[in-house]
Amino acid sequence: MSSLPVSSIRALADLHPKPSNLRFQYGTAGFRTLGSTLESVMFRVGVLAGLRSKKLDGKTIGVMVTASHNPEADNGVKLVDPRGEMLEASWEGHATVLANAADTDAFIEAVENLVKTMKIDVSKPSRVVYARDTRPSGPQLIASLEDGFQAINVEARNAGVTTTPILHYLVRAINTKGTKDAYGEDSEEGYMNKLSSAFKKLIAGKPASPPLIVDCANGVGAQAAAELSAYLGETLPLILHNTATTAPGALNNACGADFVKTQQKPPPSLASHLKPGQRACSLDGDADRLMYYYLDERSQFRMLDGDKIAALVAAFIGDLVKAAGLDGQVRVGIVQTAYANGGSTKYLSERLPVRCVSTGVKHLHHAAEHYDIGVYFEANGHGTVLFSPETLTKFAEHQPSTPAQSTAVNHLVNLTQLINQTVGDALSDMLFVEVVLAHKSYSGFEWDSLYVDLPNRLVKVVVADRNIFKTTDAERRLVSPPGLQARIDELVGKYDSGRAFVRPSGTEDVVRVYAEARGKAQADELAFRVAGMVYDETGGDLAQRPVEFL
Ligand code: G16
Repeated sequence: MSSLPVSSIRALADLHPKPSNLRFQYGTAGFRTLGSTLESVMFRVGVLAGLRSKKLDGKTIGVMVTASHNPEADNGVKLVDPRGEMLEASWEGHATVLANAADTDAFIEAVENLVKTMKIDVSKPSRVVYARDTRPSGPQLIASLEDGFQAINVEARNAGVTTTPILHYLVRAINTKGTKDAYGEDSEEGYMNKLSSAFKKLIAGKPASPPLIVDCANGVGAQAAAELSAYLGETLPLILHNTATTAPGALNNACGADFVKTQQKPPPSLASHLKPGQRACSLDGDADRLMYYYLDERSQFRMLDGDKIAALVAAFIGDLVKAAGLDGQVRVGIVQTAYANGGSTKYLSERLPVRCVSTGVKHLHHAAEHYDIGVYFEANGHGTVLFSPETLTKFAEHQPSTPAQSTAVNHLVNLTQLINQTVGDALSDMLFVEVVLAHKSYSGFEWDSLYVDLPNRLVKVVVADRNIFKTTDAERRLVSPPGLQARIDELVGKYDSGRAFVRPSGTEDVVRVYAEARGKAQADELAFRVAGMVYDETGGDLAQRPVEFL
């Protein structure tokens, strides 16, 4: 049996020393921090991805270099498992250990330990497909990642500059190629073809859609949206904005899904383009989140976030299941997080089973897999719909007894092609929303009227050490620091329809505070007061309390 190529690992690891003063953590969406500090992490992730592939008998693992909605100077890396889902949670710890080994010797020792404890047969082949977003730090970080691949002889396929969801798609397509579960052609064209053909079938016979404005966050989604637009042609005219992928400092700056969600307003760059009634949407920096919005007749901004998307699409799927005659045989369920607006949870739970899980796509994805059709969306616009393998078989074997049933089953089958089953995908979700709007003849107004959002506020607090904040109950309650939750509860009790929670971010060095209440001013006040409690807890100087409202 061959052994680890230690001398090759050593020679290349020496080129990427770990900064001695930094500690890295595989968090909500992989490693994420200032791009300039990440070279050693990238190299080590390259080695880890190779080992993960060997452990899984040479199946292809994905590596995405992106910091998504974060500022342009940040970067990050996340690993994708063979079915296109996020890295198995138990390996996140291994990733963190490898990333923090102090020097080359310690790194080699950590790799040897991992090989031993996980019983990895290093003679197996290892295969990886990797990609990056448009961040300026990307090329250099990719070079470090490639050194990691080289160190342990990974067969690596470069998918270039592309979106996170396309990379996830590629991983699943590569691993299922030639099998009965073949997911699609393993290329970007394969992805575009799959989505656009399903979309065209689903809207056949519907009146032509008015153009949709798409804010591409000046990120990699601009490229993919332009390509998709060419495939869609007149079936869905897209007007792309914020496509300056090479303009320094432009990425996610005053634009993109996170800006819209947290500022609760449209990107200023769209101001002169948004007319009352005009539908628009924003992608984030790696095109895995989607926010819709429109201006009402009084030119007031109306946001259609992940919760509104969940309400729209879950009801549509539920109706199709009934119309297909599969009611009772196929269970549709919803997964949300604590950030879901109380209005949406009330609306959805009156119709379908709803579960709340911790923030992070991996948590939502796994919970959604427990349903026959699992709809999951984070309020921030990250989400998708999963169809279980048994459900796909039911669709294939179902004998419709009326033409209406037959049409409904066909729509469901086409939806399984339209919706990215691997991860939240802004472009796929956008097409799905457009299908539902076309079928229901809804404008933004009718969609928005499904339920009324409770006013809410999201605040970040910069603290000395966010790790002192520990949560339970799907991150809805704090267990540490001691006593803080009781004080929050007491305060929340004073607000009509009040709700608030505190959790440390897994992608930024901040603590997040969410609050909602009957009135806007009350929600703002509650968020601000809880944020103040959080800051005080860390012993800060009140006069310089660095609470930033988003
Ligand atoms: C990532 C995760 C999301 C999460 C978001 C914010 O999104 O994939 O599930 O909601 O970070 O996480 P946190 O509040 O822990 O910072 P993205 O789009 O940045 O990859």
